[in-house]
Amino acid sequence: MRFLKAILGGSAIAGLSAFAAHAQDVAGRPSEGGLWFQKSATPVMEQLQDVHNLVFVIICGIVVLVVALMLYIMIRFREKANPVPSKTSHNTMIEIIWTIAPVILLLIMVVPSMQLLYYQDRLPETEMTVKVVGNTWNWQYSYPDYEDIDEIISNPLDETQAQENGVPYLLATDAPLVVPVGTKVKVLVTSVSNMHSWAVPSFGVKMDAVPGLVNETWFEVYEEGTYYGQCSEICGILHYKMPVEVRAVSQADFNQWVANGGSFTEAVAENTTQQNTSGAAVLAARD
Ligand SMILES: [Cu+2]
Repeated sequence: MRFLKAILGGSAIAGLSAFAAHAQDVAGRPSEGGLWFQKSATPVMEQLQDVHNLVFVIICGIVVLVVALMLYIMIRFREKANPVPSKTSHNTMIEIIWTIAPVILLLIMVVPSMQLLYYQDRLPETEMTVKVVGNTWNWQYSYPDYEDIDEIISNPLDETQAQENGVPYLLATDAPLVVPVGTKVKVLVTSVSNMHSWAVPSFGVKMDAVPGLVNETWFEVYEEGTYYGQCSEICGILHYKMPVEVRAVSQADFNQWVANGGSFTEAVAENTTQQNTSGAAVLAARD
């Protein structure tokens, strides 16, 4: 018993301190050993975390209540203390309580859940559109609003390139999706091959890419930065090599990028589909 207590006490303390130490505070990427969500970067993710926190508190309360009731019953009504068992089979008041209380709890959870579901589903007043196509095995981005921007094929940097540039391997790509901050971006997601899912955790976005079907979602990034995600539908042998990289820049930088035909430098970069160039060259090209 003492041994069990030590293990439970020890792991609870270890768990709590690990949790405190590993709350994720860097936006856009997972932190080493991190728990909980990535820091939110969009209004959808902010609301998603609020709903999660509400539900989390409720389910923790339910767990504590049920465990306490079970312990009480196990001790109070154990065989030794009750040589003659009670023959009680009904208690109307208790039945009313255990019917109505869960209904109220479900209503408290369902209202914000449905509001969020509709909020993240689609937004009529989006300001620009990007199209995301899942290929076997990379992501392809296009900008229907900007004719001069060629389609972007986004492949992951290999391990050496990632190390050389201090960017996360299997998250960083040779050509990110570029969007302006503070803009409501409509995202059309589809696939030409098998099913994929375009997901960016800090955006609260995870949208299935299905051949023959165009799914719609949206996001609005608050701050400039690089945000990572991954294909989140097991799609086959190179599923792990379909990272998502979104680079959010100021509106002025975005306009410049559009004016340069999809490049941050004056010279229009080669479309960065080739994988064999060195990491520095690849990063220079995409900047
Ligand atoms: Cu995929």
